[in-house]
Amino acid sequence: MPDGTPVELFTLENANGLTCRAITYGATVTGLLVPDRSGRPGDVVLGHGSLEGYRTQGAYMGCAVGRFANRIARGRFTLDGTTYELPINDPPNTLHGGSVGFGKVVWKAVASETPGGPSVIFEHVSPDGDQGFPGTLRVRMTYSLTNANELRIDYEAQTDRATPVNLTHHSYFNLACGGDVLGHMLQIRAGRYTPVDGSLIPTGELARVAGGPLDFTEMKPIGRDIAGVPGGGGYDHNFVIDPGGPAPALAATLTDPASGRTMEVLTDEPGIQLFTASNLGGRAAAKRGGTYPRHPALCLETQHFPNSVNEPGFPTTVLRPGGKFQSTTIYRFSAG
Ligand code: FUC
Repeated sequence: MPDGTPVELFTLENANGLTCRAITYGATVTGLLVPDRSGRPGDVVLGHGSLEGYRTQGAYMGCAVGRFANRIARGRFTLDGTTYELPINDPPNTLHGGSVGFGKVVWKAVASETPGGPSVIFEHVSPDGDQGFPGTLRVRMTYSLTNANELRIDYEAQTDRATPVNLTHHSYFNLACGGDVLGHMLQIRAGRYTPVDGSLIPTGELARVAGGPLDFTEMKPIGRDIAGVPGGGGYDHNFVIDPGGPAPALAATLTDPASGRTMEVLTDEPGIQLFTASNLGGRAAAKRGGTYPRHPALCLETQHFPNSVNEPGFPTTVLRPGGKFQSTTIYRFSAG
């Protein structure tokens, strides 16, 4: 880091030839090698070519997101009678925890070996008042690459004052390891989504996907209805995962017919943001060379709903002293 703080890289390898690389800057996944149907490994996540790229380019590539994933309307919320002001880093709102969120700090990390596979345990203490949020928040994220071919992220947080918490992971996936993702097949187990206003803040309604472009209840190619998505920039929507199933339950299935790779996303979070990377088209594709096409990847960000802290009808994100935030998301890979 510019101030001399070292950044460490951990490499996790499971018993079946999967490899995950993660760095302490932002608890960021910088590489995820997964075999295709013929057993050939390929890197299924986008990334920068150097630490400098991760530090200076604002795409949240592969990083941890907190304290509050997605948007908080106008950078403001009121909790227990006190109003808190946050940085407006995505005008007019706060995005992904503010200007220096969890993806832009150096975490502490230790490697750990479990019977299920190798892990790296990332820890970070966010001080009282960090980015305007109340309370000292102690966060732990354990990344495991299991021998069941899962990248499993276990999130934990504790606070000494009531504060909103919403944590996610921001890998940009491309199961073909190149090109765009319009031919990837996607299913999302969600009959509803949270419609948004012009600045991407939910209206509070849980609307039915009902056969429109947002209907992923049956497998369909991502490109099939993308031109009809309101706004014209592709998908950037929070889906309300259907209830049911033991937690963490299946939320989404992504398949690349060409390579045969499939990724299932399981979570105990109530929502999942589908984002088709409209921010990257034409930008330099550091890890791959050249420039990114439109929709070069997609994010499936498991989360509580955007702006929950200002929306009493949404599941609560408030963590209180004595309580413990715990959540698990699993990205499970297979090929066939
Ligand atoms: C996703 C999107 C946002 C933003 C960010 C970089 O989380 O929901 O709109 O563009 O990525």
